Amino acid sequence: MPDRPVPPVVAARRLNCRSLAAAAVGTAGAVALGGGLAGMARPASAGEAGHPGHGAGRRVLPSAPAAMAQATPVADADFQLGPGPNRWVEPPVLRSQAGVLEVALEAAPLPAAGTGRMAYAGTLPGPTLRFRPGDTVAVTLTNALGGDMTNLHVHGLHVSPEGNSDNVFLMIADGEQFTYVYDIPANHPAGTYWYHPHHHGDSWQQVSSGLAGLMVVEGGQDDLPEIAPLPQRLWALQGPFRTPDGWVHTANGVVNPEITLQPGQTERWRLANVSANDAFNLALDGHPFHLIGLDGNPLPDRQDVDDIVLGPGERADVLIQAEAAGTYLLRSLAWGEGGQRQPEFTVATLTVTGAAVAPAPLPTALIALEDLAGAAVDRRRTVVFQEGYDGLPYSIDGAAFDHDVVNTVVQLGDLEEWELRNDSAEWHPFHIHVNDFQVMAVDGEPFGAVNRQDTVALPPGGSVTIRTRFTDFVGRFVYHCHILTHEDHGMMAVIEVVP
Ligand SMILES: [Cu+2]
Repeated sequence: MPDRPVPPVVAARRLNCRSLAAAAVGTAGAVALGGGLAGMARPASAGEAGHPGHGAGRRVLPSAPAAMAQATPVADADFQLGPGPNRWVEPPVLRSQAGVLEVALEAAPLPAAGTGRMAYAGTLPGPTLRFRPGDTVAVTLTNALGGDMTNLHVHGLHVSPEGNSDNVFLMIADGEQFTYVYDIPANHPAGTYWYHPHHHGDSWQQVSSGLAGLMVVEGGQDDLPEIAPLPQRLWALQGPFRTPDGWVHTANGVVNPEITLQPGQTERWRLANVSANDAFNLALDGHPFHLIGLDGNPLPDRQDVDDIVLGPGERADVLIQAEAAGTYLLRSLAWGEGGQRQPEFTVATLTVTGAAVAPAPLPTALIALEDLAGAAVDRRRTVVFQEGYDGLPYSIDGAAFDHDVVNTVVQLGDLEEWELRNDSAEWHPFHIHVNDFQVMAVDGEPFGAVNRQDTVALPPGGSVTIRTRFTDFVGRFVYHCHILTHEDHGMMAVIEVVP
């Protein structure tokens, strides 16, 4: 695909990626959202295992890494969800019926001895929840983790942050049960979302141990004539997990699953990085990604790209059209610098074989969105992400997270413009709950894309300017870095929308 300018919307996902200069986005270098923590201790085994991206946590996994490196290999039953090694498998699907989805999720350790892994409903990742705008989703969470508190966050959903909805201030003690109820607005964007624990101080440990699952809001571009007939493949990308054979990343709990397509065959892939700290810098040998959605929102137009960087928490919906017969690797390319550097690894193997089929026509125009560039701004703010400020390892605007302090008060219905400044030498993926945003500028340069996202990478020493409208819901929620070790160590703040 020579001479094709990098679409701005893609630059949102590949800030500082290989083609950054072409994207006129500013800061050069490599994207890095991995888990390295400048100035903080890292488990020795991370370096020994050759995986610097794992990141140091307040605690390590229950199985001590040093012991693990010496241990006799364990029967790794956690990765045997599928019918056999390397077979493609997807988590069980739970679908709403007559407008209601009731789900029981038990968060519990997985049975394989010594791995410290955890899962919802016994599957790694947890079951996929599928529902539609206007539905009611009730999730009864049981904490069977055997010690720590936990809770549940529905990442990207535009739902109330109060009461028993997407309220991350709730804490569910070990042995307790709690029912969350999410009323999905009738105009909710259709797309790919995910759920995970959001218990401050334990988020990294619980998500990196496996507690995550996908959600799909159906409708919207599902009904476009070029998209409706396409088979879908859901990818919950996780890792790294420590195994007797070293660190591994998984797709739906499988290491390097094998996929088979016929030449010309078209599929729709929902790619979700549901890891705690690592980035997935995705590229499929010989195949462009035909990008149709980001972060649970449709794009206005299809955009064809060679690679997509998904920081932790980010999603991309793409179409894939199989090329000539052969074997192609889906890779996460080497990426990042310094403590955030990650090596290349294989995500999956695509085999194209069999009789060729006529390629389906790909859509061009998708679903138009309001361009917030033309909207009146009610208030402007600057939000600064810091490391080592005033003795704090991680902070926002000079303060570490305190669940009793409201850092930002916003008027319901206001449209605000925030300049998100990164005063550190590491990448920080900014994420805000409840309301999506449009990226307006990167390092002060106009961005030019009209799409919505709930997470955006802040380049080291740089800035991203966003616009967001605080609609529908009052209450307290949070914005934070989605590298969960950073969040757990204080890089999170409380916002309250008032009537
Ligand atoms: Cu961060």
